[in-house]
Amino acid sequence: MTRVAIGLGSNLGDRLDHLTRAFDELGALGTVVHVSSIYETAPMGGPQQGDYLNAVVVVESELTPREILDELLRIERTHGRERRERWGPRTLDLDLLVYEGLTLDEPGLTVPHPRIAERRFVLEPLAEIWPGAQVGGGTAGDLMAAVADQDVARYRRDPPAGTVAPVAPWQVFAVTIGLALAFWWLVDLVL
Ligand code: A4P
Ligand code: MG
Repeated sequence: MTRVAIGLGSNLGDRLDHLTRAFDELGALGTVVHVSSIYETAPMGGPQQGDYLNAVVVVESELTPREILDELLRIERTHGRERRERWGPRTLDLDLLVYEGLTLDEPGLTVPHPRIAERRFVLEPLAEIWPGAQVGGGTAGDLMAAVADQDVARYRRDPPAGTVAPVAPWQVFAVTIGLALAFWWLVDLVL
């Protein structure tokens, strides 16, 4: 079993749906052991395009790096991925970021993925679930400081339709005070 990190990105269509479905579909590689938070990030490179949702998944796998890449390309296709231009907008991008203990540079496959160290949208979710991952030039955790100036924000999922968000204690307090003041004002008006 080898520990493998996969990077996910989406900025076309229902971004959250593409990512959450892919979390399950990556079970085709082996056992999914960690799923990072989802981050909303400004696009780096390429044409003008919408913001991305990015995340990282760690899988324990028995597949070879080439078999993993083939699976990633297959999953991307099921999400209607089209390749029009490099770094262009995409429904789903799946990158093989790290394959534990291995470096590889072949036509069509470079591992670790060559641009990890310069991208906070990859380093932040990777460091969240596997800070010791060797990404070329250091570990994900160590390299975070160098990209701290790039903006990424944790994506807040809306509560599912039909559910009510929990009420905070300060909200209960504010409503109670408001009702008490209104009651006191009414009593004052009547008397
Ligand atoms: N390839 C080689 N090594 C790998 C690897 N380790 N993992 C080859 C996956 N693929 C690898 O990728 C082109 C080819 O790279 C593949 O056919 C595969 O054989 P692609 O997905 O077709 O094209 P791409 O993604 O446009 O190119 P590239 O160079 O992989 O781009 P990146 O580095 O993936 O960057 N900004 C934000 N905020 N968030 C993003 O997710 N993503 C990109 C794409 C740019 N800017 C972004 C984001
Ligand atoms: Mg890619």
